[in-house]
Amino acid sequence: MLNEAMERSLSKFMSKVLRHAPEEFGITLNPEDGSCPVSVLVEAANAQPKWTWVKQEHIEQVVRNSDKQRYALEDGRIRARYGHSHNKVHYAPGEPPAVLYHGTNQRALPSILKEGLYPMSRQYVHLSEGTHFATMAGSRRGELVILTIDVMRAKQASVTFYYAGNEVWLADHVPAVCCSILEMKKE
Ligand code: HQG
Repeated sequence: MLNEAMERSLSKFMSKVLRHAPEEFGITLNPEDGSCPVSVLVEAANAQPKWTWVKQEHIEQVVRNSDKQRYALEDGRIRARYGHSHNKVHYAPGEPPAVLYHGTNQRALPSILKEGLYPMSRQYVHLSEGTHFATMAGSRRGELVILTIDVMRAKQASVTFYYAGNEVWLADHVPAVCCSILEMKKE
């Protein structure tokens, strides 16, 4: 068993490989879903001085305990479910609920209200069905702002939504007219 700190650290390593820089570890991810065999991820970990002892069971523990269900492990393959900066993973378009949420911060707000939501350094804008995920995302960079996204209005503006599972939705861009402020909190 990994302790909590080790689990978090291994999860960061897995994110680096599966979301951001697989080529740094000599890995090519499946271009469709961004997956690779778990055994390949274990080998890549073992090539790092910090992770020489990692076994598949440790990876499985991280997948199981991830608070935001960052990873999916199926048929011996593992992938990050969302958050990619490296490759544009394909998702099936889906039908979200009428309202979605996006967590951001005070500093980003003026520009978002002017030009809408852009993926910035990732491949997609990240949205959620509930405010819990949005709160976790938005709280990372200062004063939290939660935006509500009017899905009907976005669809009228030709926005396609993709489902990443676990209440997380993705989009290429969300126009400003679809975004309104739900809640602002001082930290
Ligand atoms: C902001 C993490 C200015 C956007 C999180 C966000 C989430 C703009 C930042 C997941 C903008 C991008 C994704 C615009 C968007 N002008 N700022 N036009 N459009 N932004 O990290 O959604 O823990 O790439 O509001 O918790 O924060 O790593 O995206 O603040 O779940 O699994 O630009 O990644 O999950 O930041 O986070 P990010 P995000 P993990």
